[in-house]
Amino acid sequence: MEMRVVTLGLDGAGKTSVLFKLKQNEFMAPGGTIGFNVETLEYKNLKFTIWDVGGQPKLRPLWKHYYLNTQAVSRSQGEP
Ligand SMILES: Nc1nc2c(ncn2[C@@H]2O[C@H](COP(=O)(O)OP(=O)(O)O)[C@@H](O)[C@H]2O)c(=O)[nH]1
Ligand SMILES: [Mg+2]
Repeated sequence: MEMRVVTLGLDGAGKTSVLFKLKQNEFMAPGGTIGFNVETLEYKNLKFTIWDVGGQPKLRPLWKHYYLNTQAVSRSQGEP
């Protein structure tokens, strides 16, 4: 089963860290995400396509375009 996930959160909340940790051993480029990262990973019989969208204020108006056809939204909040 294919699952499309979009992960959203303010810049620096930890979205890309979580994505790359799930992927494991992937090199994480320093600095914020420019645009988006997209990764696929499999768990049991699920194939996830995870869209990790940049959180800078200029990019936030683009978030709405990523919801279409997603099965899940992952929200990254960071630390208070
Ligand atoms: N203290 C702490 N720092 C974290 C955690 N997750 C990520 N970071 C750090 O927060 C910074 C921003 O993380 P990043 O994944 O780029 O955030 P993104 O902008 O949401 O993609 C990086 O320096 C990470 O090393 C966490 O759980 N705790
Ligand atoms: Mg990022």
